[in-house]
Amino acid sequence: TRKTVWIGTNWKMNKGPAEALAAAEALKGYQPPEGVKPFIIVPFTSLQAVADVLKVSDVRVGAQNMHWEESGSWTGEISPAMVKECGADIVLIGHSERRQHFAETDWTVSRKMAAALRHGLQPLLCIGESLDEYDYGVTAETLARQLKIALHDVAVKDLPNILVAYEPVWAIGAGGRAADTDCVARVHTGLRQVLNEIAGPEIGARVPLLYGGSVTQDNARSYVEQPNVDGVFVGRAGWNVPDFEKLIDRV
Ligand code: G2H
Repeated sequence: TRKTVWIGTNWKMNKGPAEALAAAEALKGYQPPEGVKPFIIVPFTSLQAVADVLKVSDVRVGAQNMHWEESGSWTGEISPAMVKECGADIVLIGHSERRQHFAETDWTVSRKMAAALRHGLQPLLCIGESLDEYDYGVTAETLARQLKIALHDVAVKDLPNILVAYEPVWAIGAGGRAADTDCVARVHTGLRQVLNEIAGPEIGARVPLLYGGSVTQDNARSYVEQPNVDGVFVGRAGWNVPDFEKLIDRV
């Protein structure tokens, strides 16, 4: 049987409530191929409306970020319970755009991972090396550090409930170029080893590892075919609903 394949799209700072609702209505009846688990990661202001529409669908819904504390004087932040109450299943933690532009660190990412699991949310942890780190040949060390700190306060038994996306910073967004499939396969094999070290091979094998960064309809399948690649995380190529469905159908 075919492995389970996670395919998600990160809407980033796109789609206010009206546009998001229309997209959710369009996605509601979508039936993914067997073994594929689609998800969308939506802006906070559209979260509740989208989650309501997709509650009885095959498409899971997630938030793009959250704070790690329960409540309090944190102006502009959203708590784990608020995300959960809106109906989200998933929460993105540590996307490189958050680390780069909003000063997120391995430490805040680590706090958020533990908080998400405490609240019954499935954290989607993003890790990835910068272009400098790639050029200096410290990709493996950088990813191992990010992963170990992020998972430091996560119980081993909870690891099968998380998702990890490898998103090399140089591969993301309009200025990026998609990583070679053999480079992704090599990196994912290294990540699997780190997970096995942390959790033992039985549980380590059960953590889905997704690739993200300039994934398109044309290249998505080539990643999913690699060993230790359990899905793809898509930005731009999934913002339009028919394109997202076509991408999934082509994997
Ligand atoms: C990486 C990815 C989705 P894109 O950020 O998280 O975006 O596919 O547009 O490079």
